[in-house]
Amino acid sequence: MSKTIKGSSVTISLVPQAKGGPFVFWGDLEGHCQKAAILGYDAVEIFAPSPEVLVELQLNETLARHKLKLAALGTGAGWVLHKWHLIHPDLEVRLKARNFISQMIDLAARFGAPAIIGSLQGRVEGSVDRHQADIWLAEALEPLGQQAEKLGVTLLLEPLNRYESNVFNRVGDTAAFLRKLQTKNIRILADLFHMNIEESNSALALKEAGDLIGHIHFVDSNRGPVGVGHIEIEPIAKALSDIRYGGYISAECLPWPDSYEAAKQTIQSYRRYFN
Ligand code: LER
Ligand code: MN
Repeated sequence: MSKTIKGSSVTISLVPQAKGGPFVFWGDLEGHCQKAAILGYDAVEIFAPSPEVLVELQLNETLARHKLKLAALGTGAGWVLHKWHLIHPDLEVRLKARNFISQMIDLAARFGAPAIIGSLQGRVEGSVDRHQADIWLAEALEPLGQQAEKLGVTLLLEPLNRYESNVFNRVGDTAAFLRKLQTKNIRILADLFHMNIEESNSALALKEAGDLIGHIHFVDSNRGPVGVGHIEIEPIAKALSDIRYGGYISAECLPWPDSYEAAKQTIQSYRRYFN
């Protein structure tokens, strides 16, 4: 195993409205933390409707009961449930998106975990052009990056494939944007499914981004669990070892043929390539 990797993680969505999305387990936090622990996962990554729901579910006690860490908290529910995003023409909506992320950072920090910005990056459309979008993104990401830094955690920005966003699609462009910011506390979430669509060479993209890579979504080319598609994982695993990647390998994939089997397939692939 690459000496620096933090461990394995599996996603749990607590947002039924995200149905059809790339999450391994759905609902029942307690039951799915138990299954993740039994399968040998080190951590879980949670996609929640709000920070309050996780407090009500006593996330702390649940993770402790199953000796699991929190790998990351997603913020995409801000988009799925409310259609908020960071480059919306209406300032009110941009501020709601920013506040949602800020609250998720506060909660994630209690577990030493990063918060993820994926869908809340929005889409450049209508009256908003790329130049204006970049200004609004920086306006949001600078304070959010600083807030996360004060709390001792990093913020993760996830490039998405072109069919989901036209803001950040590739690791290299995202790295270039982040390098221009004052805050140095935002890193990249590299999702292998998006990279398989957008990158000419995923392993090379990871190597070029180097220590900006802060989290990995471990998933195959068809968005199924690793092993059911055609992504060559070896070169990616080698690139992560070369850059001394120190985050989690987190399964964010479709529950094929069902959640349990997808989780089992993933932990077997994780052990094959990272143990
Ligand atoms: C979130 O991690 C992601 O990959 C998005 O495609 C979810 O829709
Ligand atoms: Mn992802």
